[in-house]
Amino acid sequence: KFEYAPAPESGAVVDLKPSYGLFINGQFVDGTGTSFKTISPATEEVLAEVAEASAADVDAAVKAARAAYTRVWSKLSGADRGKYLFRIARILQERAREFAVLETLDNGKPIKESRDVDVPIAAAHFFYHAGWADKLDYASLGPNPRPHGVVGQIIPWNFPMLMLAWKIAPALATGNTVVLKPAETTPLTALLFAEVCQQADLPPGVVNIVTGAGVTGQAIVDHHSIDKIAFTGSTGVGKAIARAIAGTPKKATLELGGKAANIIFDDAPIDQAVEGIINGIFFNQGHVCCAGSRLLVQESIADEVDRRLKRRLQTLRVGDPLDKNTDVGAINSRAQLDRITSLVAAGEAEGAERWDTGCPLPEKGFWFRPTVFTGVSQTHRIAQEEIFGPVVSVLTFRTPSEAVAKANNTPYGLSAGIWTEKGSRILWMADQMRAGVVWANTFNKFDPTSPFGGYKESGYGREGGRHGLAAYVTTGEGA
Ligand code: TXE
Repeated sequence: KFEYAPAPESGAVVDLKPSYGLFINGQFVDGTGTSFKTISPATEEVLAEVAEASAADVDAAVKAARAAYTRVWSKLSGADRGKYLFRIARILQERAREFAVLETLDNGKPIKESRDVDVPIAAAHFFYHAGWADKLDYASLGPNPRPHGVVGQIIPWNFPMLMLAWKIAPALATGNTVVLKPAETTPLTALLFAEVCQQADLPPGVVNIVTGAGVTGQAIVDHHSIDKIAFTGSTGVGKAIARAIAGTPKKATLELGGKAANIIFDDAPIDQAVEGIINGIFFNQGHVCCAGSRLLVQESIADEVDRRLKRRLQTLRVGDPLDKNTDVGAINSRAQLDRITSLVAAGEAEGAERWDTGCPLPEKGFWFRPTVFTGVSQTHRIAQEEIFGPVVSVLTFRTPSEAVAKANNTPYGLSAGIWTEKGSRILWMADQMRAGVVWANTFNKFDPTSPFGGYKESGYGREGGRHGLAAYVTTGEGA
């Protein structure tokens, strides 16, 4: 049962059911609430009807998680927990195509991204944390690390499967049990993951999946028997969660928005930097909390970068996310399209110069052309607020100190990128920047071994690496 041979190509097609229930205590159940439709953002076709978990359903899920924690999961050795995580990782590899297609259908992201990024990194997170499960004493987490107990996890729609893996893998490795809510526009891969839990013979109640919107999330946050909340989403909801748990013993990690600077110096290899700019902001339609949404270019090369960037953008293929050649897929929802459209209108109204590729867009679905704003000043809304779409705001700078000052001048502090040949400059800049992640001569690189998380309004707590494990344990020091 525990073999680690290379994963075979499953060749499976997606088996879409007309309706989905909740996953509580190892079983799919109907739930006592209403239901909602999840649609393909590329075509607006209904994919399935999904249960909307009520507070009573959340209560049933938390009770199942508590019982599983007390009776089974907290009693297993780390090595045994690790075996389950390895088993889940292997099944994710075996069913990788199914996950990739379903993710692309429900989210709208290009299949080459779900196939090459989301699903493999999700599997990697389970492999990585499986390895830690029996070595927690060596992770320098503090004296006598113990799991929190039952963790409520609320995730967004931009990386549904990957965010699920970031949340569930470290929680299980450290001995916690989980009630997870996927976003209301992208519930399907979480429900497929529930099948994986059954397939892996995971003890019932260790993972529970409740679908629904913010009201369901609120019921998780408010539940008295939840020990910790792990949230990824908007800064507004993150703050509401922090307020809701204030005065309770609940712990929280919050991974919120961002407005990252991608900084290009005049000594950077320019072709490589242009690819890095594109990967930084047009990957996943810009629905990325750490997206390089502010491009800071050294003044002496600003015209050349502008020319090359726009030329390269015109080669991007925007359209059917299931086509393997597509570079930019659909915007995840009409609500998100409206948010992007209104911030872009604000950019024009404030006097920045808007340019887009002018490419044709499909008639149905939610689409937005790759867009560049030049002449942006630091006070413009498009330089301060998260657009969360395929839109980059270009600013210029003259000196490294000016670049640092501009990079730090937003309410956020999640990530940043630096493109330069000078190693000493990279070290100095990384030290000066208030960003949880600083990439050098690359962007949007994710790895389970690296902690990820922010400063300021980007939230607190880290996910990934040893620091990510620490967020799921309490220690003799009372951490
Ligand atoms: O986020 P929400 P939305 C940013 C991005 C985007 C904006 C709005 O700028 O344009 O947020 O996106 C659940 N209690 N990010 O409205 O509402 C919700 O059901 C508990 C950045 O989609 O924060 C979903 O599961 N939960 C971000 C999750 O929170 C609640 C990723 C995220 O949805 C809740 C997504 C409540 N009161 C958006 N209300 C990132 N950091 O990557 C909603 N939810």
